[in-house]
Amino acid sequence: MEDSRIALPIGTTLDRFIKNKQDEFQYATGELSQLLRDIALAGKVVNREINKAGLINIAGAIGSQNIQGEEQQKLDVLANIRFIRALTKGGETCAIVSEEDEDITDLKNEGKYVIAIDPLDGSSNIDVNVSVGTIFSVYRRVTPVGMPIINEDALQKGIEQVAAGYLLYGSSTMLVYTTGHGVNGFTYEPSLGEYFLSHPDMIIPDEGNVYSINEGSYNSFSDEVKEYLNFCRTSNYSARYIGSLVADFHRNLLKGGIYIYPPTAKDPNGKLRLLYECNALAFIIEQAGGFASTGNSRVLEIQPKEFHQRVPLFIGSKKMVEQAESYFKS
Ligand code: AHM
Ligand code: MG
Repeated sequence: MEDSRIALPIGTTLDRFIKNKQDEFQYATGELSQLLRDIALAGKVVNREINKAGLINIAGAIGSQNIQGEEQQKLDVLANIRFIRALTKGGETCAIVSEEDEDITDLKNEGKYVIAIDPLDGSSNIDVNVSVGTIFSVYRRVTPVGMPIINEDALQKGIEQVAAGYLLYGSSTMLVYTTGHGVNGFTYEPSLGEYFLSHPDMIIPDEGNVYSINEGSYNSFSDEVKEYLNFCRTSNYSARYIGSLVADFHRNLLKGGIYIYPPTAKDPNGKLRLLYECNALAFIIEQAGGFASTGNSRVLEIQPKEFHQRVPLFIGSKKMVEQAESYFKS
């Protein structure tokens, strides 16, 4: 049968795009569409707070630590509140796992979807006016509606995601997401308060010449990682590391490249969290034609055991990730 879908032009508003995509699915009820709108709305609010960060006293550390012992930034806390509020009011989300909260939050409603979210990733960069992001994953709940939420509602493999995305608060603010039918990017126009389709059907180049890793930790990397880095250096790759995962990922998605957060002496499983950092980006990169690996295995197939589990991450252009993996397999 001929595909009757019409590609939407650049400049299409996010609302129209979501509605159009929903219409392509005969039995879609619109709940996932509404959830995406809720996230987009919270993203606008967080974007506004971030842009004010230099002007009012909300940047900087709040003085408390989150459950992983990391210093919480005021904006981390604010972003967490904004996203939880938007998702609670929306009613489609029944439970949330957030980087900022130790346990899963049961919203005690009839929502179908579970969200894993890092409300403000790279927040230590706010004080120095560097890009930050929000990362989210959407799963279907496994418990029947009406039953209390259990840990397994959130402890699902990445391949079970129904949608994933990120907001990048950079030189412009963007929302990039997938529902498993390709990746699309929308740029926010603040004076109109609208997101517009700016990057339709995003595809990562198969190969690139950028590697992104905190090379300052070189001495604590394994021999395999050191050997791969030597390969990058002798191949005359460019090193680009912002230290803000969403920004590093986004650049590599557009230009080609590999982002690596390997095991280190301090963090034997790497630093990044499977549930609300790695899985979302792994889903997006695969949808864009790239790949995400722990070095040995596909990120999307890992069975999570804990909400805040960490995994090593090698993500980006397919051939580059495969090349990196070959150092672990030999
Ligand atoms: P966060 O979730 O506490 O903000 O930490 C995640 C961030 C990523 O954005 C970034 O890629 C990484 O930590 C940088 O870590 P490092 O400073 O060790 O290179
Ligand atoms: Mg984070």
